[in-house]
Parts: sequence; structure tokens; C-alpha cells
Amino acid sequence: MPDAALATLARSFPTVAGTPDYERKIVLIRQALHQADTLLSIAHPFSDGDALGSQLALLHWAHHHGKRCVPLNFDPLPSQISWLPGTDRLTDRLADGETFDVILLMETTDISRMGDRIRFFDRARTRIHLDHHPGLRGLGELNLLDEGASSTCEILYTILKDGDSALPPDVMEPLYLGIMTDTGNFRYANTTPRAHRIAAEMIEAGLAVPPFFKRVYESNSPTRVAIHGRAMSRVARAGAGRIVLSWLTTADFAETGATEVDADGCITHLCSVTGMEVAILFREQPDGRLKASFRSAGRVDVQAIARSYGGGGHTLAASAHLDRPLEQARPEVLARVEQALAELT
Ligand SMILES: [Mn+2]
Repeated sequence: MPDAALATLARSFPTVAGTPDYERKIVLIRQALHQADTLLSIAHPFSDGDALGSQLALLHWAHHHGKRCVPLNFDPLPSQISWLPGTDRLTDRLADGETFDVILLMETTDISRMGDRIRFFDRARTRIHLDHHPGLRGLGELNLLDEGASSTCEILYTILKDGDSALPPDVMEPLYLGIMTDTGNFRYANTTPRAHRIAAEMIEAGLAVPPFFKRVYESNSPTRVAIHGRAMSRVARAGAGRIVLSWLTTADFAETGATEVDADGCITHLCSVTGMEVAILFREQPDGRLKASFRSAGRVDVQAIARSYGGGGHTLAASAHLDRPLEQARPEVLARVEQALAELT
């Protein structure tokens, strides 16, 4: 293939797995990584298991190959993933004028979330963009945007797993964590045969699943369990059982000693109730405002509801902040959700 055609292919997006173009890109990215002496990676704000996992896997892979690798990461990590080896190497700054051969933009998702962090994109000669979110634009000279992949870690695994030999444990383990957390422990719609095959390869190579499950899903503090219990104890239904709601007050946080972070995920308990179409969790915030979080089972666009209150999110998960007390907001929001349900055919 002539150089110009190869460069056009390298920039193109999205790329469909299993096609010759996909295989060519994997080879091109591998070559670029092997040729580089210095690598930089960057994650989206408040990195999750997939963002962190891909950064740490690249970090350890680079060290095995004698390369310098700097993982840029700017925010505190949730305790469920902060135990991964290598997090002490994360940094939020670069030396003035330091440049790199390659920067990897992995799991950067929506570029608007990066803020002024995009200034770091220019610190390298070659940009490689790996992601699995739909509808993204390729930002690199080499783009592998694979909407069929469960996670960015799955894409990175395919790149780093070159030949029959297994990846070293310190490269494989963060990749497994990224696939596990992005698929909700192999439960969500992105739990594909490919994701399972890669997990199977890792288990064949000696990865032990139970410690990962324990560290990610069963390492709660008592205060976290207590605040979740408060939300669960108040579970109520409305709209003929199709709306499931609960709430947390500032008194709940004071009495249990729980933090805002402890309360994360409370709404998933509401989603487990039979017949739920929309789950709503109200949380009184330390600043006196009220946060309303929404989840949809699939038929109601909760992003539209959140947006009507100045919030946002995704079709199936969204939130908004309201400047009124719980007693006033609760019936008002319920009425709006009931109206959205009534509009369903
Ligand atoms: Mn992801």
C-alpha cells in the first residue's frame, strides 16, 4: 500500500473488527509503539477502570520494553481501582518543554470533557487514539475507534498481545480490570463473545478472577454500606410501580458518617426492583442543593428529563441539580417522569 493510502487508512474511523483494515491498523499501531522510545498517555477526567487500566497496562508494557512512559492522570482515584500496581507512577504535570515520540489518547471519550488538558496532546509527534464509544471523531494520526469493543482495554489487549506468548501479569491485570468494570462484571450489553474470549485467554494465562472481584466489588467501608442501607430502606414506588425512588438527606450523611463518594451507586439498588422503568434517587448536597439522579430501564429517555432541569448525561443515566427542597422537588419530578411514561405507546 502506498504511504499516502496507508496514512489515510491510519486516520480513518470508525474501524470494524475482523476486517483487513482492522488488522492493518493493529500492525501499524504496534509498529509505532515499538519504534517509540518515549510514550505519554492521558485519561479523561475522573478516570474509571477502563481509563486507568489502559494507562497502567501501557505503562508496564513500556517498562518491559525499556521505554519511558508517563501516564497523565489528574483526579483522585476511586478506592475500587486505586490499589492497582503502578498508580504511584501517575502524574498530573510534565516538565517544561518535555516532548514524547507518541501520545496515546485512550478512553478520552468526549473531547469537550478534556478542558485545557488537550494542550498536552501537542507534546508528542504522533497521536494514537483508541476508544470504543460511539460517534467519536479520530483525533490522531493513528485512530482505532472500535464501537464494537467492550472497552478500550479490550482494544489495547489486541494491540499488545502479539503472537502466542501471554502478556506479563502486570500488563494483563489492569486490562482485565478495565474489561470487567466496563462490562459491569460481564453483564451489560457490551459483554460480547470477544470480551469473553479475551477474558478466557487471560484466565488460561494464569489470571485469578476472585481477587479482582473481591477488590472491586466487595471492598466497601461500613459507612458506604450504611448509607446504601438508608436509601434502600426508603424505597418507594409510583406510577403503577414503574417509577422506583428513594432519597438521602444531609442528616443521613451526618448520622452514618458517609461521604458523597460512599453514596455513589445507591441508585443501582433501585434499578433492581421488578417492573422498574425509571429509578430516581434524590440526594441533599452539602451546598444546600438537591441532586436528582435518573436511570432508565430502556424505554424512557432520562437525559431529556434531566436536561429540562439544566442537567445532562446519557439516555439511560442522567442527573440534574435542583434549587428547591426535597419536599417540593419530589412531587414535581415525579409528575414529570409520570408524564414521560404516559407518552410511551
Ligand atoms: Mn470504556
